[in-house]
Amino acid sequence: MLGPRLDVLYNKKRFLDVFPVVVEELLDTLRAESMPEDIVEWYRRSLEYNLPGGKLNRGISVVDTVEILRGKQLEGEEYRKAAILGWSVELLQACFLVADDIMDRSIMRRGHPCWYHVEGVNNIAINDACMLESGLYQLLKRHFRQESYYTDLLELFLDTTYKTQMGELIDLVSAPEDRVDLSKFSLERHRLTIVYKKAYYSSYLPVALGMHFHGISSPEQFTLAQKILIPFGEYMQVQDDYLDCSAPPEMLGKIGTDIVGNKNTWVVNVALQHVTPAQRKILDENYGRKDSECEQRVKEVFAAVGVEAKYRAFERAAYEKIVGLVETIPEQGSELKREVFMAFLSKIFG
Ligand code: GPP
Ligand code: MG
Ligand code: MG
Ligand code: MG
Repeated sequence: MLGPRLDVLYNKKRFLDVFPVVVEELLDTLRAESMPEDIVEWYRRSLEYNLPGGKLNRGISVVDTVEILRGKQLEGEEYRKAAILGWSVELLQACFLVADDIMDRSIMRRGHPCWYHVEGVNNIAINDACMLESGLYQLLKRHFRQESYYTDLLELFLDTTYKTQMGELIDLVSAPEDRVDLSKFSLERHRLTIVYKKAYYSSYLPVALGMHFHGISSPEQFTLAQKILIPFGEYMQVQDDYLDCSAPPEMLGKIGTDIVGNKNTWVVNVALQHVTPAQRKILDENYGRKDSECEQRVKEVFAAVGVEAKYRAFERAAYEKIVGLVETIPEQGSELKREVFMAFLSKIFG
């Protein structure tokens, strides 16, 4: 038995060990169509640049879910198959991040230039994002076509993608580049945005995939998982919003764009609830402007209204709420296990 920290490292290492298999299988799909070698190499570079550099929490959570439900570690071919399902989520995530960075005009991702910012890539990144997504269906076809739950997997990926795109649409439409109107922001609209753009694909999808892999089929179990995981996914995006304007790029691996990008974030909404009229004027005049001095003034207002303490309080309350939901799962005799959720929570909170 390894300690918790070594467990995390071991789980990441064995997951990464499957990555070269994923790359070769995807490149084989191009070779099977007699694509020229430079095209195969372009896809390789996109996969290697955009897939493995993050924390891989979503992909690893697919495997963790299966292992917790089985009550044992997966070995050999079975591990590899579960890991490939995990890499399918990472392909979807990579597609979303490549596209999101273009739309958010971001510069850095995971400590490196965003893919569209890499010399020679530019708008080809749009097609690369599409191919990262399409690749996941090639993996599913190859490894899961014979399974009784193949259609469930396809539907789950397709529906989740559609929901995420709806969320991204609200996010973008709420942030016009030429018109800042903070009175249009609200926590209700923010909640809708983050449930759709983040929660379904980041927290529900990995666990639901693991449940299918394990053989759970009853709709009630999926509804129960969703009841816990949507609030958890909401928390994930509030954390993302908070870190965007407060954490240093060295820690974050990305440079926040929410303030200059006029985004309807948790932070600006909380600030708007607590500002004095003078502070509100500063926000009106400086939010959403492509100017680092304006951005700095906004950050000063965020600090003055005590956003950090409010975030810490939100985080504590979110944790307690989610643990309360997890505890609605019976300790004995349930197909789902509390530990599935607690294992995921421990990766994200704090
Ligand atoms: C996170 O938003 C949301 C996504 C990555 C989903 C994108 C969906 C698409 C359909 C493209 P964010 O902009 O706050 O993320 P980050 O801070 O990582 O840029
Ligand atoms: Mg973004
Ligand atoms: Mg975005
Ligand atoms: Mg963000």
